[in-house]
Amino acid sequence: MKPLNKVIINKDTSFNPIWIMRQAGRYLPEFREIRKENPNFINLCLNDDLSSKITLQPLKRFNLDAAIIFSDILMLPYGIGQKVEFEKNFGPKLGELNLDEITKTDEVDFVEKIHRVYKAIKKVSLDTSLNNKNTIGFVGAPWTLLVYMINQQSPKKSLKKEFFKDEFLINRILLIIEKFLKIHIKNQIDNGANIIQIFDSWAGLLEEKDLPNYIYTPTLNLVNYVKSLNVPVICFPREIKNYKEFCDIVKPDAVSIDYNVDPKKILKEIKIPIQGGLDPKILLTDKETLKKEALNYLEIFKDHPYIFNLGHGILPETNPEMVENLIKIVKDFK
Ligand code: 1CP
Repeated sequence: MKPLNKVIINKDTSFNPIWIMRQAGRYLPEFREIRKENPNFINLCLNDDLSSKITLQPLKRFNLDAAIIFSDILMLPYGIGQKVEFEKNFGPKLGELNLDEITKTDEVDFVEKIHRVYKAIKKVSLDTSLNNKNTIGFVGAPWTLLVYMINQQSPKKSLKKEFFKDEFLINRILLIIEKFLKIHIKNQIDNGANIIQIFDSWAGLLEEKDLPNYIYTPTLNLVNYVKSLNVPVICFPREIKNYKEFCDIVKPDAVSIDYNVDPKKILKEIKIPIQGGLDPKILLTDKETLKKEALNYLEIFKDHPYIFNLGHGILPETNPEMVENLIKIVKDFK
């Protein structure tokens, strides 16, 4: 059995597998090398030779338990016909959302546009160095994708004032997103992904009254869909105020927590396997601080099925040596 499955399915507490959000990325010089030659980020994701190579880069360096495919949650709007670009020092920039255009897109058009992501997953999953490791496929949650598609840029900069103006339109778009997310998930699994993570990076933007419509219902539909394909599903509803309620309603196989979550409190509240939590900024400190902070999570979750990870993506300025240290701390525990 693969390491993450042991924890998620068998509830094994005898060890803690580790992988790192954004483990294939800008903190690695070997990634920056390839990125420099490939200024168009979408094209890089669609170059299956390079994207499979990038996926494997962190696994060549470190003793990680899972590969996560080098792609992006915004491949979905791209695949259904919205323009998506990544601008240096700005982030994602999306084109006007044209409902007629995206309603015209069918499954064949979508898969044709992004099939190289699936080809990359196939390549990665056939790599024998991954025999005892997981291959993680992923999607953005419907809410987070809706945010980018309507806002046309990161909501970090600001959420458009008129965001919720046309609720009918928003709900139509949500249904389209859900339909293509299922197609995207199925294709990732058919090509070798053996876990799915759903990233809801902007879950924390919503008020409580809006959670059922924008998060609980659409995410529950996806979670049930992944379960019907017999693959474990991890949800990361980042900065949601009530993880317990989320888990009670959506029932993912495991939940990934952000770094604002109190690990002791969540341990008491949540029965399902837990992943993550450590603040990525800790990797910018020193070896001793890292050890102390990582051991804190390991000790708290020592009798609970727990996958080690960060509370959000690794920061680009992280020294790879600190990642090496972290993995050693986790592997030496117990
Ligand atoms: O070199 C570069 O400038 C590209 C940086 C980069 C990378 C390495 C982007 C742009 N995406 C990725 C890859 C990526 N994105 C992965 C690959 C696998 C891995 O983890 O190693 C994954 C899982 C994602 C997921 C993703 N993309 C999320 C969810 C997780 C999170 O960070 O909250 C989100 C929100 C995105 C959108 C996105 N893509 C890229 C950036 C910089 C962003 C975030 C922009 C913002 O802050 O709104």
